[in-house]
Amino acid sequence: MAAKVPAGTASLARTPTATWIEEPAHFEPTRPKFAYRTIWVSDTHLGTAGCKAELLLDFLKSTDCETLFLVGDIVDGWQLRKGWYWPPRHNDVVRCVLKKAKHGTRVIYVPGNHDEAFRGYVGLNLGGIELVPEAIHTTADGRRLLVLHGDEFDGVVLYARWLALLGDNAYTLLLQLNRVLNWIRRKRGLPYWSLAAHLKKKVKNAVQFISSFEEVVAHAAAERGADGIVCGHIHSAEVRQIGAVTYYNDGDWVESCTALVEHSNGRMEIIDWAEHRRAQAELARAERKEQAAA
Ligand SMILES: [Mn+2]
Repeated sequence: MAAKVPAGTASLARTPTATWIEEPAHFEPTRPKFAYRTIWVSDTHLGTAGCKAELLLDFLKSTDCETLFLVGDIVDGWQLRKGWYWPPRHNDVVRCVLKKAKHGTRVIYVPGNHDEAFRGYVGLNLGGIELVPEAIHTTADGRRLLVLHGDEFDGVVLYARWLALLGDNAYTLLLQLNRVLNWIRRKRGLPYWSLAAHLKKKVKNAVQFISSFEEVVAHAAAERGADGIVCGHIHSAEVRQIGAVTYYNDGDWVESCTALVEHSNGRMEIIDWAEHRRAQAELARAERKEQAAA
């Protein structure tokens, strides 16, 4: 397939820099696509109002990969038990993933704690999606990465105050506030911005918890002889070298809308899709201004 690099995208911080590929027949025409070797997404929490299904669907449709890892908390069974919430957009996400599986993408699903019901089905293949308790992924440059959700370490991490919040009403309230704020932003023509992700960076306790979690997880990966670990769970995207192990967290789709990707040469990158769309909106605004001035 003839590939060309899109002009102007490489300069944007944390936005995709992948090879541009031609549109495969099974996707909507005219939608440009970024191609990766591997994509990891987790903590999409489908079945909750906090899920940014619109941006997630946009990301899935704008990208293509050989292997797609779903790293847990994809469907939120805890919230669904409290009350059924399943808008059409959430169906679209599921349908899009199934379509990818059908058209040659290897889809591997590692369940998390919010979708632990699926843990009873590991070893099975559901609609082309392989359910596994954890996985070892070998990168194009030969590194072995352990892939798991991360709640396995909840009992080990001492500064678990922030984590306790994750399943808590305070967190739900924060996401609600985030939704109201972004509703107002949208009305004013402003793109999505995560209040929750912003606050988490500011709160010292959360920062301390996140770094202890990362160290515990990296230590476990080292003991298992892996070169790196990919997880989710704490809703905080990160690439960090901890001793001999590279720690990767693909983030989430209720706060920051991030994914982890592997390029064809094994280079890894966090894609902040909300930021990518924000940057695009800014560019479009600047262009309009320029045109108006001309
Ligand atoms: Mn989780």
